[in-house]
Amino acid sequence: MYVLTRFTALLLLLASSSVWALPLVTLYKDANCGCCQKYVAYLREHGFKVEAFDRADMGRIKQQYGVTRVASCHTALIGGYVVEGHVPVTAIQKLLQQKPAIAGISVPDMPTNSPGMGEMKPGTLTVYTIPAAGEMPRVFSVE
Ligand SMILES: [Cu+2]
Repeated sequence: MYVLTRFTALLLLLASSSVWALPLVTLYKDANCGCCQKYVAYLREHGFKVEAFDRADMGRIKQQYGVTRVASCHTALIGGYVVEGHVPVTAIQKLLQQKPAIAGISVPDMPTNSPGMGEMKPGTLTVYTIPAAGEMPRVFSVE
């Protein structure tokens, strides 16, 4: 009985999302970026712990993380990947589960159908890979 109870408790623990620890998100943004702040809120609503830093040198950040050709407003670091712009959590989950050999993923610019920008319409938002030097961005997923 004791063993069974412990087992049940373990199952309950595993079923609660907090046990599947999502990686900490480090996010760089401009202090005056409203949609960046909305995106931070969106990530937190979906269980991510986000440390957001206001930076005045976002251009340098884009260069540092190789996202100048697929740049958006904010730049985030999640589980060893760069996640640029208003990327839906569904794509972030695919990235973290599939662990592809890429630098990261991006939703370039600020599309109005992306989280933190406006209303998402499933199947309409293209997420791109962050290209290595000399390569073109590829489609990572459509969310
Ligand atoms: Cu934005």
